[in-house]
Amino acid sequence: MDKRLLTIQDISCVGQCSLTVALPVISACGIETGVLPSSVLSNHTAGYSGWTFRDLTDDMPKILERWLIEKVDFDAFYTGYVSKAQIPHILNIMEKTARKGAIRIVDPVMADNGKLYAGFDDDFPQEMKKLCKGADVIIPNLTEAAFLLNQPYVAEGYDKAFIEKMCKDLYALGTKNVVLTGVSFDPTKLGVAVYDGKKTEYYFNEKQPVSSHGTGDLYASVVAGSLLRGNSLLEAASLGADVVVEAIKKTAGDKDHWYGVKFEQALPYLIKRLQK
Ligand code: PXL
Repeated sequence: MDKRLLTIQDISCVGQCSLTVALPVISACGIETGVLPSSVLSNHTAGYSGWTFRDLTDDMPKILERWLIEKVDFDAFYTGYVSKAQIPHILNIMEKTARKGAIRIVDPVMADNGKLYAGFDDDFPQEMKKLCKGADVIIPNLTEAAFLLNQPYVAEGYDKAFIEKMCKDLYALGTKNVVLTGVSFDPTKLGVAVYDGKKTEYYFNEKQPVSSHGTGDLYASVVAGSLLRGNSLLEAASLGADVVVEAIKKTAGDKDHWYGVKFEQALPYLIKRLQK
């Protein structure tokens, strides 16, 4: 039977993040993708002056009820931007609709650049830990990792020992693997640390001169798609980084495109890299 993934995150109608990225990217990886929208926003919350927000928590148990009747099940779950109240529903949905050996990929979307996103309370990271526990892979950025570990965010000047301790502490939350993003030991390089409970491996690219919205969602989507294709976690984590760089390069220089990256133009590159 072909692999089927369920991704649970918001629909930001415009702005190139969450489901409008995850669905096309994972589909491009050749993986059947179901969606459970956590909320619908007019646009994402990072850089626009305001947004509409429709919470879909109440739909979650009703959708599950239908899926159980229809015997809908999944080989993988990939969670992103969700609310505190949704976490128990999501845990229940994952438990009830998992095929044998199903994996859980958790992007603990909540923060960047040292700050929680608009609308997330200070106690949200504590709740997010419940999704991290029992995950196969968690994909925090450095800010999210700091919030999960209840430690101060350190933007730069850290060393390998600091990152490897962070990976170990994140692993101790109860996940099987950690992919920590936004790691940099050299001002010209940016990359990821991949920890499996035994060793930490790294993958770096040339640091791009701009930081862009939506790259975290693009990254996690590629990791999810690549993993389901049967690639190793280090391969998936490296491909994610390469695709993000490609999308940033396609976007560079277009000042009107401040809200996201042109990931669509990086899809041919992604597909080519998966055809090995
Ligand atoms: O890219 C993460 C993300 C997802 N969804 C919404 C967001 C953000 C980041 O700001 O606002 C609604």
